[in-house]
Amino acid sequence: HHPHRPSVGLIGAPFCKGQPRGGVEGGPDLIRGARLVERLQAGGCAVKDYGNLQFEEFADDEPVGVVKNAKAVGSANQSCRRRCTPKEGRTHLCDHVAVSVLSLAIGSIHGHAAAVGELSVVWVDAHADINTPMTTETGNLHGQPMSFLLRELRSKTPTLPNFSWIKPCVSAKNLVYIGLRDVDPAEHFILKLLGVKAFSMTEVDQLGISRVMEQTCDYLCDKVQKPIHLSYDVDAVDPSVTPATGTPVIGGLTYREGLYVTEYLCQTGDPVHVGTAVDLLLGCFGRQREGNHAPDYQLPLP
Ligand code: 4U7
Ligand code: MN
Ligand code: MN
Ligand code: MN
Repeated sequence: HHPHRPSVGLIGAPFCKGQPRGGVEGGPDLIRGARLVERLQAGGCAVKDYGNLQFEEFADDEPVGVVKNAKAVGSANQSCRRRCTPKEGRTHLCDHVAVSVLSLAIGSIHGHAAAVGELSVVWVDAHADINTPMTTETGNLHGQPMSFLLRELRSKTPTLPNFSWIKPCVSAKNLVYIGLRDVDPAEHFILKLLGVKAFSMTEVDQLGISRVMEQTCDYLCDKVQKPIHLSYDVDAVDPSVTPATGTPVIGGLTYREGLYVTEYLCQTGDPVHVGTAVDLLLGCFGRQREGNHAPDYQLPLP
């Protein structure tokens, strides 16, 4: 059937302190520069650009154990959550929200859950991003967001400065990973302990991406159909296609597999949120590679 063309809210999050490199913070404006808004509108979406979030600076953001920039990351995620949560009296920001983020998954998933209640998360990434502040080897918070979001890990995560607003709002059974190929030993232990569904690149090789997506949706839609929050890290796609990532890992999804994920989820009717580049965003919001049907089009006569 036809993918629907939703209303889309864009929220830019020019933030890079979840990891050690600069450059990330230019992402939202680069994506706008590639005429994302115009292209979504041309495809029939109603788009509202909420602009970029602004973040507080912290002069005294000392490491907590090995964990770096906790105050900045906690506060940035809180701003993101506020912007993603509908204001009183309004039910929805819009049908679908696109947030261009790398380390603000906590805030955007939290905000989305506040708006819709129980949700499923499809996490497309080379990495599981499920280290706790106790297991992290790098101290970078971009490797940890899922540990703060999962109800099952509540007792395993300490409260970092500016993290006290977070309430775990995702259940392990409602989480699916796609594209994993660089998982730390402690993260692997956690995935097995909680029985999290994961399609690593090995399963993508075995099953092919179409069966991976079918099984993902069967698994998540087993009981009641819940809204899906898609968290898409561009490093899931092979670095030969998306070299502009701080954490390239060879052996990733092809461009076609990467797009198939977004097209497929869009057809199910409920996806919603992405931290990634333009073609992937367009795919999330209804663009089909076979072409999109324009109902009012008239073939010009000679
Ligand atoms: B990304 C890592 F140790 N696991 O915790 C960590 F390998 O947002 C990588 O998915 C995290 O790119 C990658 O720092 C975070 C590392
Ligand atoms: Mn990653
Ligand atoms: Mn990252
Ligand atoms: Mn990631």
